[in-house]
Amino acid sequence: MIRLDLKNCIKLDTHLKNDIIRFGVDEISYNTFYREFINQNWPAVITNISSDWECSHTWILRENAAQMNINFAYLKDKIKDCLVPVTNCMDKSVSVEVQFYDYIDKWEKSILSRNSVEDTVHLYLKDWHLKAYLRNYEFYNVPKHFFSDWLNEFLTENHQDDYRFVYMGPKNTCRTPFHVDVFGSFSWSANIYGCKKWILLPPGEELKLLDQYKKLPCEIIEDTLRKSNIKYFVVYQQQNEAIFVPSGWYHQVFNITDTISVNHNWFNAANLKYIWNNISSNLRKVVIEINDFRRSHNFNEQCQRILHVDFGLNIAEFLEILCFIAKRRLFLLKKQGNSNIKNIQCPSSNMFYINDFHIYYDLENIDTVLKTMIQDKFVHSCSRLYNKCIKFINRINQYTSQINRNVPYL
Ligand SMILES: O=C(O)CCC(=O)C(=O)O
Ligand SMILES: [Fe+2]
Repeated sequence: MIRLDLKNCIKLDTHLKNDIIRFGVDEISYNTFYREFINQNWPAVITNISSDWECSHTWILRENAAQMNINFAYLKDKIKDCLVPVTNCMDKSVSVEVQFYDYIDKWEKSILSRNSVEDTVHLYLKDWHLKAYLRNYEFYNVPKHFFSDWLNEFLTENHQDDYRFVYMGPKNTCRTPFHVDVFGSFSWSANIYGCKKWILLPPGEELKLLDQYKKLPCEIIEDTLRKSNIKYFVVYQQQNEAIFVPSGWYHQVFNITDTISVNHNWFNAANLKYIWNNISSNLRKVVIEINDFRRSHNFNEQCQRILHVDFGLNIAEFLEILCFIAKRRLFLLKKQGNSNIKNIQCPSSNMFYINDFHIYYDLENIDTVLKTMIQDKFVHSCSRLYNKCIKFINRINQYTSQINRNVPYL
């Protein structure tokens, strides 16, 4: 049961907030995690996250208590050959597609002949939409702490490209360069196999790294961070652990050993405002860039098109997600009227039961952002977007105004 009740919640000691701490999956409730980490935009690690996932058993061969190997034969048997996206970590700009079996064979061979330089694999299999590719293969479950994921809830229901990924990569050679996640989303990443080193910077610290052209480096080294007085955290993420990466935290990830991980990018009521601010400031940049075409009849559409390509999400798409989530939450209130517990399907196909407070909380946050959106000059000038915002503000208010705020939510 997913119970959100932000008023009644165990408060964590503030000193814990100066560090990135670990919790056992059963040690921290959904409510506490939401309030103390998701809402406060602070990272955390959850241990024992994937012990009962199918992939933790079948993708890994446990030779004995101390030794484990990747079960390449099982992977090849279960997943038929297909093209997979890989990044050449020696030449960061190059992303190509290769056959999965070729990738797996090369990786296995390189492990067997680890000392020879020629066989070293520098290819990192990243951002692989395996869950979308094999819809019925339930190799993992979304942990309850990350249940509230509006992005993938929308995308999977609407059969669009999602933000659910699998990563596989050989040790030492593979890293993910210094970056912040797409459109300011949260991410969670669970290690099925191996160990990753994460370097994370609280939002704003990255500005100290800007060069004279206002560009950030692709790679960071701890020595430089220390010398430049930059606040940062290092997490060695072990197998069976998930890390929560909040919005706007730049990070760099390094595969200490061979690794396999599952990750999602997502947003929800907690970072909705942040995503909106990101979209609107990126839109401003687009508007300035193509200002010369201001008088062309489809200027607004052109801006949205460029925003979609550059940023990954434009205003119309963002609004569509908000309205979809609002509609679904309102439907739950209507359909399951008096019961305080509603059920909702999560993007990994499991069913979660959520309480009324969560639904009202989601709706209130959508309402707040819609009200901010209608103040925006661009939205104001585009009647289709503006009217849609107004329509949903009214629909949400019809419901929320009926709630007697003195009665505690269950
Ligand atoms: O595991 C990696 O190499 C990168 C993962 C990442 O950047 C993320 O989950 O946000
Ligand atoms: Fe990332």
